[in-house]
Amino acid sequence: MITLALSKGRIFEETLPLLAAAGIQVLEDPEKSRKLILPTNRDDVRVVLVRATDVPTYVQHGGADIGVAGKDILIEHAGSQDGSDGLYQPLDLNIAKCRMSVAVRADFDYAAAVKQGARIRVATKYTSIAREHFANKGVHVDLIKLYGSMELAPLTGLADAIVDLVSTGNTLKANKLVEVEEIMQISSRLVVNQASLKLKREPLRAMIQAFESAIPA
Ligand code: PRT
Ligand code: MG
Repeated sequence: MITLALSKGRIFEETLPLLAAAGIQVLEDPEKSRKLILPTNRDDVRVVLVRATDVPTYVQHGGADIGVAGKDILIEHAGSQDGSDGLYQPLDLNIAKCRMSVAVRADFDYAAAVKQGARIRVATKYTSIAREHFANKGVHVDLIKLYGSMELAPLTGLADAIVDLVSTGNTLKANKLVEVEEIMQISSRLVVNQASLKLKREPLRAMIQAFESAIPA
């Protein structure tokens, strides 16, 4: 049995064509079903639904053999205490694309604050990425860890800036925030458990190859 870990929403949706290329069809719609383990048309493949942030943990510790996770999630996971030992990342799937950026309230002069060497209060879910980005720039920051709705932080005075994912930019615009710096481009990667790669070598290799053939341009 091969267990594939996916998160609901964009990753699940954008992984479906890759699964199709491997001859795999998920038999239930995660938006309708309450099941956390979804059967597929193949007796030897099942999908487990986990939070996006939990995908690397499941795969690393063998709760799943293979999974799909955003580069944002993988970098933060590697920066956490348990690191990424045992996680093999063979493919950039080029799906769920977006960028990690710094954004501020339209009336906050980010360039001037940086130039003056002011301490900037930055709210984010991505503390490892933010810490490294500002350290590399030599900008002093106080990081405020949040678990969601980062956009609210500058509007309420909790922070001067946020580090968050942006795709269309509509969320920033709706909250009168402006993107002032791109930190990195983000896409989702395939992650594979190292032990599974040895124990289930042939079926996993076939699956990885099929995924590779179907990566969108
Ligand atoms: O949403 P939930 O709390 O359940 O979990 P999650 O946010 O961890 O998962 P999900 O499914 O939202 O995101 C999974 C992965 O998709 C992320 O880890 C990214 O790698 C990738 N991805 C791609 C995105 C986006 N694009 C994206 N736009 N993840 C989140 N967003 C959010 C962003 O945080 C912001 O709030 O969408 C909003 C901005 O979108 P625009 O289009 O208005 O700019
Ligand atoms: Mg989300």
